[in-house]
Amino acid sequence: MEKLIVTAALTGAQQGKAANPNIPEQPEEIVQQAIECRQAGAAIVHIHARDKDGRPTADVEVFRRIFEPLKEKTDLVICLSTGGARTLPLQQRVAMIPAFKPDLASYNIGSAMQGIYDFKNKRWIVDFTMAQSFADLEFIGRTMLENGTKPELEIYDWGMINNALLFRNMGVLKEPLHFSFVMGMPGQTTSATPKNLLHLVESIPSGSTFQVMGIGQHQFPMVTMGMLMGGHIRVGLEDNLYIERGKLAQSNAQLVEKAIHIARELGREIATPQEARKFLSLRQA
Ligand code: KMH
Ligand code: ZN
Repeated sequence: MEKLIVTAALTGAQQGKAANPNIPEQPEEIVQQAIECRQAGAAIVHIHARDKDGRPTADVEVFRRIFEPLKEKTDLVICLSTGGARTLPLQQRVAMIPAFKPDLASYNIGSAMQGIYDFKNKRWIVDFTMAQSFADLEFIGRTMLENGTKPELEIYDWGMINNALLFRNMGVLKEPLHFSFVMGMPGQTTSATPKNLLHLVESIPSGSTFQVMGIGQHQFPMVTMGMLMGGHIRVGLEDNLYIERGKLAQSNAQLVEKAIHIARELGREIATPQEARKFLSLRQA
């Protein structure tokens, strides 16, 4: 099997320090944890930005305080999230693409209902719909195409693969495609089962690459399945706050170390950032 590309998703847009004080929010914290993840063996960092109060932001100047030091201090492949500040107008949400022309950026290629219901108190804890039209999706895709940024296609449910194939046929997406399977997110998404993952993997065009992530307690079971199926993986505090049941992770690097330990036990070698660039057909650094 090809060497394993490990992505560290450091911050996300949903949880904050109240959930785990080790989530990096400010640029300096994000840069520091990214460096630690590189030392632990991650090849890619998936980056969200927060404002000074910890709220998701798409402010280019905040992204700059993360992107530029990472470029200067590391050889990491940088994947910027376009899905962080989801309530902002689309133009602002993707402004970091023309500003930095990152190697990779997240591309949520459809709509998704995210919901968590508190049965005890009979109320919704999470009730959020990421609603995007086809015209929105085309705009995001063309922005990445024009700036030489490869999309990391976030697949929350199977139908999003259909959207990816449509945009490929329209010339908005160029092969080889890179898919990112989101498993076990509460809501109208894909539950974290081996059967579902197999179906997703078998549905993408040959020659594509894919990574697997699992949300919450699904993180390590799902990334292990991804490794066994020859895919790449993503771990990090964006997706999961715990290193083991009931024990908060101390850092993103701790989650990366655990994933790499599993990979090595399974005989899968780890890709460097340079190798990741080659496997994903990215620009060479
Ligand atoms: N939060 C993940 C489930 C993005 O950043 O645009 C998917 C994600 C999307 O990382
Ligand atoms: Zn993200």
